[in-house]
Amino acid sequence: MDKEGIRDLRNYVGGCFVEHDGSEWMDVLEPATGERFARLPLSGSNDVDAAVEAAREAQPGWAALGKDSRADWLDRIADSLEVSFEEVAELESRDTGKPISLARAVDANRSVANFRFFAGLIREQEKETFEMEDATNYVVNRPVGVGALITPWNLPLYLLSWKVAPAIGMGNTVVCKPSELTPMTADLLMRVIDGVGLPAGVVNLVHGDGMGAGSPLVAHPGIDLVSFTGGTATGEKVAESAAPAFKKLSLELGGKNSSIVFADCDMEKTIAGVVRSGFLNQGQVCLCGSRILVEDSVYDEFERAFVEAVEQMRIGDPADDSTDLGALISKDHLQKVQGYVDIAIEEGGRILTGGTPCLPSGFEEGNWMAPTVIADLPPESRCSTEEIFGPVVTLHRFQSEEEAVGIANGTRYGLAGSVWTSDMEKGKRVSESMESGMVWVNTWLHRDLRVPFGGVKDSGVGREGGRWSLGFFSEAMNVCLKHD
Ligand code: TXE
Repeated sequence: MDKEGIRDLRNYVGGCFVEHDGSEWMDVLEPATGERFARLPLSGSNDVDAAVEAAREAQPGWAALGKDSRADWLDRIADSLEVSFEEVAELESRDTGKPISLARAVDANRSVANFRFFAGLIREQEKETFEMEDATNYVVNRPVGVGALITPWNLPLYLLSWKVAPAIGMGNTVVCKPSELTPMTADLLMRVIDGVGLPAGVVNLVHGDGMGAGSPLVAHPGIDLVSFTGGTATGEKVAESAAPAFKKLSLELGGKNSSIVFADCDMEKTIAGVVRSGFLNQGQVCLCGSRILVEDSVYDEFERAFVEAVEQMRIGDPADDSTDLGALISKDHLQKVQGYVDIAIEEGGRILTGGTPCLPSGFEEGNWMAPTVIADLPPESRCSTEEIFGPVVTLHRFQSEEEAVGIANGTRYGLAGSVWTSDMEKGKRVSESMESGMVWVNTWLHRDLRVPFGGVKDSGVGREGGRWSLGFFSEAMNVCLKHD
């Protein structure tokens, strides 16, 4: 820590916090204020080599421990992380610009829950057997080896813990590469892991940007699997680099998710649910419902009530408990989001609210954008089909169930969606017609950690969550015993 309270972060390799091999650093900025509060080492190939080597060395011993002991380690990490609950929430809120209430309820809470959940699931795992008349088959779930875990900036510790827990729980060792924009809680997790005394080399972390650290990590011959969450364009590069070596690959990429509102919905609950799904974390969640399709007969009523509810959200100081909306992650991202509003106007969109930057007093240097609702855009327009990943939603009318499904499926993405209706049969029918990894009926982001999580089309490859994570982070081997 220097005189101004700026922390220099370090990599975590082989159970030690180490300096990176180089002299380049990047400032970590608070999105709300634009102020620097830490420096991130821009690591390179040598740092990646050291981390992968440490992970490879630790892997056989860690795998030999057995699943129950590894589950105990996950519980120890959860207990220690829980002690730091408030620190996690504060760091996440400062680092991402999200409201502290959200950082507590979602980020801090889920990070602890992820470790506990996978500890329990791994302990409960039973050996599968398949009897034949003259033989018995059983399945051994062996570790894959060393995993590269690459995570984005929107839910930093939530997503990192979602990967680390099942990966090490199944006997792999890992090298983490968190987003360079939000490294603070990944650093905290390494301090927790160091504090509980997890065997050296089981979890390693290399800070840096995508080209300098992420790319050599994915390409490293000592990496056996890659679990990546981030943008679709980056996912393509990761897949290209991992494929020639047949690395096991899971890609959780972007989304452009529809919320389908039928005339028979409970309007009050629907408005609340659709506002939440459109704007949680300033719309920076891959599951956010950013295209809202409303049945024609209730469209005008919905539009009025929806805009009113959006305008009631409190935007401002992320550290204030009553704040609903914080800042966007970076100046570049703010520019990208504003660029989409310009495109919407060119495409004939009508801005019902927002559309402009808004600077809460005292936060003039931060990355702020008013929540924005756009109507009258054709469903196939760029703003209605491309991932904006900000506080911008588009409203569209539909006449029939078929038309709604057609619009919902008319994007390259297929991650999530929601359907709002009092008719459960219709809810199920419409959900099952959607080209999507997940659909919620009369709710959104109602997560059960046991269910599969992931997308179709350009939203990704593979599933994580519950037993799907255990499957991805292991290799199922069949042993067949012939009877006498
Ligand atoms: O993601 P990137 P960014 C979407 C959203 C956003 C866009 C870009 O649309 O605007 O992605 O966000 C690392 N090899 N999502 O720029 O670049 C990088 O350092 C290996 C959706 O943050 O994909 C970071 O750790 N790694 C998403 C991670 O990849 C590379 C959430 C993600 O960065 C790399 C966030 C490379 N060549 C953004 N290049 C979701 N689905 O939740 C970068 N990285």
